[in-house]
Amino acid sequence: MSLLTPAAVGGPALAQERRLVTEIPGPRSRELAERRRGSVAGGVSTTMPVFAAAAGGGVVVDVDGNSLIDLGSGIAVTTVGNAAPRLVEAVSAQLAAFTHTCFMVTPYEGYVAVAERLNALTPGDHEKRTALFSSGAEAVENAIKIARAYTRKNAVVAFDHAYHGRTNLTMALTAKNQPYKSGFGPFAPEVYRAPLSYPYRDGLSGAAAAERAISAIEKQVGAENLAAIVIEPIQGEGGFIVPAEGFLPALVEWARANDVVFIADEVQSGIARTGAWYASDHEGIVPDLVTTAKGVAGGLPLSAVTGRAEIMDAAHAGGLGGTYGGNPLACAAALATLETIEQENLIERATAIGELVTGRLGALQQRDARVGEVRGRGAMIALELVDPATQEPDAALAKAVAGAAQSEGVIVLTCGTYGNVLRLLPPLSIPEELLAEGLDVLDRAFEVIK
Ligand code: PLZ
Repeated sequence: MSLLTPAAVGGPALAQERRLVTEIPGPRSRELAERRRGSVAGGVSTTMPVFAAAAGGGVVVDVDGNSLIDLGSGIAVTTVGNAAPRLVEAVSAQLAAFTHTCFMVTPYEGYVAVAERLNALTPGDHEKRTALFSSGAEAVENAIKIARAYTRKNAVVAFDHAYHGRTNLTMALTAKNQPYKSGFGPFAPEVYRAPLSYPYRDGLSGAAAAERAISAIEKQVGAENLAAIVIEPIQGEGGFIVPAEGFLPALVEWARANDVVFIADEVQSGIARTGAWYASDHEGIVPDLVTTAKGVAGGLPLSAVTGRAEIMDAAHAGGLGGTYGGNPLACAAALATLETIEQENLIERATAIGELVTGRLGALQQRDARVGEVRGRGAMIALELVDPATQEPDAALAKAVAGAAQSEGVIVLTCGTYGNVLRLLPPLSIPEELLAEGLDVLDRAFEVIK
């Protein structure tokens, strides 16, 4: 894997090193945490106890001067690196020109240019249209509005372990009660759940898992009532679950035969993260609608629904929109992000990162039976941690290892329905040595925690 200089992709010229100059959290972070306790709603929680001051390449520098290795990318957002140079330049120019007009009032070219780019990059070469929004949840909600308008049907199927957001409709689609849903109902009606393909836990082939899901859908919902199936091609929050080969194509085929819109939620898996523009590309599927967010704009809030022109155009004029959807700064950021991915060959780099990480974690699995499975694609790789005797999920171990790595200056996130998955989502701008050092720290955490 070639080393990229942070100047080419990563952002501010920060030393690309792990550097601990205080305990974690340091005194300034502790002071800010105290202010936060008195000012920020308690329902908003945080993985790391440190406050950020700067970030770029593969590091986040905190307010005490500690430099942390970033293996989280702000939950899969800063794919091109934090404050990536092209992005800073493009957004700064846009900032000086105009910050907002509202695309629904006086449109601007950036929005159209992003739509053109996403129409070209999403799977399939059919005629497409795009609508822009601000958050991933909003994109998913709009995809469902569009599917309902097109099919004139109501029901929606989501899957076990799914995560689609925190708004009312997307909470209904999201599977996990804690922390996402508990106490926040009632939820949107006409949402049904089907069993996923989870090879490590169900041992089913893709075909068998698809048959099980389709049978449940036909018996419990009925294609005649079903507007859409929404699924993450690789589940994110649910545990980086890669379905067995053939599962997704079988669902797409069934949906197409039954006038059901197939929506791929690629909010986390899209935009170069998995070593392809979209995770759907690995499966050879062409979704009817695709949702994009997170990595598309390097941290500025932008999301999109892209899909078949006849489906996208089914919503009446004025039926889609929002004050900030496709904000000009976010569009400038997206265009710069997509250019960076192409110019710096970041799709290939995601694949190379995947090989390096999978190799290292595979070796760890050989040594440590608590690593039940290493899975994922490209720079979206996870470890499922279990009791070696029973394969029961070990959430306490995931929490302990992540906590130990964090105290040693490495940002590692957990996920999974059972909370027992460690996930790695490094920025694609991370220098190779730094990534390797982050993995060394993780290795040591497994040695220390017995
Ligand atoms: N769809 C597949 O991964 C966001 C959530 C973090 P928003 N995932 C991170 C948290 O705890 O809130 C996500 C996703 C998939 C939709 C979303 C929602 O995207 O931009 O957070 O609304």
